Amino acid sequence: MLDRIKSLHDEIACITAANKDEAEELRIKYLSKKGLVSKLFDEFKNVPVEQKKAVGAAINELKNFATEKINGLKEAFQSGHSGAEGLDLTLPGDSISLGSRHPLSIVRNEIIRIFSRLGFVVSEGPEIEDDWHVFSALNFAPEHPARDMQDTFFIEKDPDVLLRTHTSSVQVRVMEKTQPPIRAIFPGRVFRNEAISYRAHCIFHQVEGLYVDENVSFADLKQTLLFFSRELFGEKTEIRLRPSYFPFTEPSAEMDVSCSICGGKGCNVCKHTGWLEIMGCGMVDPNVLDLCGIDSKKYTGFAFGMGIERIAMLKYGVKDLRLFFENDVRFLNQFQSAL
Ligand code: 2NL
Repeated sequence: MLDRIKSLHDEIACITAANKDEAEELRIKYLSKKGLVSKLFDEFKNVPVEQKKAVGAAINELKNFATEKINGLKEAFQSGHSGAEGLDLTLPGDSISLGSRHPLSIVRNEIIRIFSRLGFVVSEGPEIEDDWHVFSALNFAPEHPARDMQDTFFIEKDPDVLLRTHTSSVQVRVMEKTQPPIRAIFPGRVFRNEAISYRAHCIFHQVEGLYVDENVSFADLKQTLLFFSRELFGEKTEIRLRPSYFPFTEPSAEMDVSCSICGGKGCNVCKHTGWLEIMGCGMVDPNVLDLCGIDSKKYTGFAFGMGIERIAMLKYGVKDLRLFFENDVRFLNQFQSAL
């Protein structure tokens, strides 16, 4: 008896059905009143007393197994996934939602494309830096406030391990290992310990640029930045330079472009000045060249730096910088670009 139960179990384990009707036939064959499993129950009364316990348990187990298996086959057809019935092959497919490039990437790529036409190559470097590459080699005084924990994220103190506050650190690395001519731009993420608001974030993106060679002049700087501004904001764009101060450039300047929204007449975005500040620049301080192993008697250079968020806000009329970091698809989907 136990052998017969076992072989019926093996048989049921292998059954399949091609449709609902075949599954019903299987139910009748095994589980109906006259089915093969039910017949075992009829024969149970003839089993010797000492075997009744084991045989009874085996028959019950077989019945549960067969019920589950056949119900499973039936359900597969009810949900309509296994058979062709209920499947409409003429329905249009599900649409695939297309991604779009992040606005900061679009603007960064545009900046890279413009400078690459002037012979600038792209250079990248580490986000985790040391004091030398972020501050000392760039002529920051030992007590300069930017070195303070309030402004800079330190990972370790003594020796200092910190998150770079500008991509100038990459320019130091390039100058340390290559002699002029150097013509490169440095895009990347930078970190400052700032309170987050509509106009500031503790992470933002920069592109800096560097040109070092014999006889590089302030006139070269002005002409390069004028070309860049007209490519980015349109050919009618004008620029102006205002005196400024950075530890690593001398002389230093802030550069404004004529407001591309009102054409310089004055509007809300330019606060009725007609001008928008977009970058800092200057002639590389001879101290910085010497600290990086470049002979400042032979070579001069210019450098500049801009925040990508600020330019993207001006270009697209974005009023709150935090939108660039929230990754809300309702915002991101509005930027479609091949770049
Ligand atoms: C700004 C101003 C600037 C530089 C960055 C630089 C780098 C080296 C030497 C000299 Cl290695 N200068 N970079 C120069 C002037 C301004 O950035 O407002 N950035 C958002």
